[in-house]
Amino acid sequence: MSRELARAISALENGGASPAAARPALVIGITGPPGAGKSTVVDAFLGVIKERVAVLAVDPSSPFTGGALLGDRVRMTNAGPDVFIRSLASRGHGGGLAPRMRDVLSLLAADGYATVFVETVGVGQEELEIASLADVTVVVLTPAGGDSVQAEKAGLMEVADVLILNKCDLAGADRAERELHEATGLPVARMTAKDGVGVHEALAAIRSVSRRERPAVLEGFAVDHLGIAVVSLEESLRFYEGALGMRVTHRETVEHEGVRVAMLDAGSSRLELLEALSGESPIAKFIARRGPGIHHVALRAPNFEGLIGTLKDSGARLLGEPRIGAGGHRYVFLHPASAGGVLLELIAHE
Ligand SMILES: Nc1nc2c(ncn2[C@@H]2O[C@H](COP(=O)(O)OP(=O)(O)OP(=O)(O)O)[C@@H](O)[C@H]2O)c(=O)[nH]1
Ligand SMILES: [Mg+2]
Repeated sequence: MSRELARAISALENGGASPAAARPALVIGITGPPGAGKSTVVDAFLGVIKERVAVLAVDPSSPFTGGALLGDRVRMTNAGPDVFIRSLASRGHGGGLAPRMRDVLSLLAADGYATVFVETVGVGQEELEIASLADVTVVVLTPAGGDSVQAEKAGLMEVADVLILNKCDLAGADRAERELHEATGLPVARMTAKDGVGVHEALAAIRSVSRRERPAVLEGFAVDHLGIAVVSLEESLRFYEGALGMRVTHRETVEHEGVRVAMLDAGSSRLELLEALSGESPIAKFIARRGPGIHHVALRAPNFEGLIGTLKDSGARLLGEPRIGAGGHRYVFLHPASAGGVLLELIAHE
């Protein structure tokens, strides 16, 4: 199973094309100073997580892939045959680590991996980039004095969502826990990873702060219009305008979409009648396939730019990049496969 996946990742590292965007259910970034016990902590989690898990280790020391693979495999005693472990070189490949990591996450998601750990050594810029890809960023520290100072210097405390204080079998754990919590205000989970102590509690802490498990609820959506594909605008208007008595507020020819449209006022929303300009028009093709009828649902959406990014991350199928439409509003269409079977148009709500 994992051999094909490994090959696909290698192809990516050799400059292959990006796969379709997708996201595992939960991506957990694990970082912290060298030797803090990151790999041991991940290994402890592997013993209790039921879904398919992948572990990616970013290895700054090696320009080759697979460099630390063997070492981590050997140390990860809880890694059964179903756990996918892979090292990624952080240097020696163009394009930057974060875009490549995004692609690798897409491959893992497509292969059914629900939880992915990304381990990085907490010494540099790389961690900050990886943190932006993770749903939760965990910084592993120990009661040893220098740890938190080093983590602070590397900017890790700013990207952390949860701290794991590992090696709580060592002296000074109580004090370190108190100081860390006071200094950062972050939840601190105590572990002795090498003995499997505190595993469930730490995992619960991670899950409870996951950004993805508490998605932002946005205010300000509204149905802007319903699009109806018609064979003849004039004939349909005889019904909607003539017989029904609705008011036409706007007529327009949109060359780049291959349509002539008429907008009908429907209170806080509208109906948009669309007629094909030629046989090549998407509307002509739609009618040929399914007959005239409801063609799309258009929503005015708040935080348009942010939303487009979130949708891409979630693997939703956008039909091209946002464009400027009638009235100067930005809009984009989403494939029905992503939107419950309807072609969905999102319009920036200004
Ligand atoms: N005393 C004690 N030692 C631990 C504990 N967890 C891990 N270690 C030890 O700490 C050392 C480093 O552990 P790793 O898990 O390799 O640490 P790491 O942060 O992944 O290290 P790098 O990937 O090299 O940065 C090993 O010798 C572990 O056995 C713990 O809970 N208590
Ligand atoms: Mg490690």
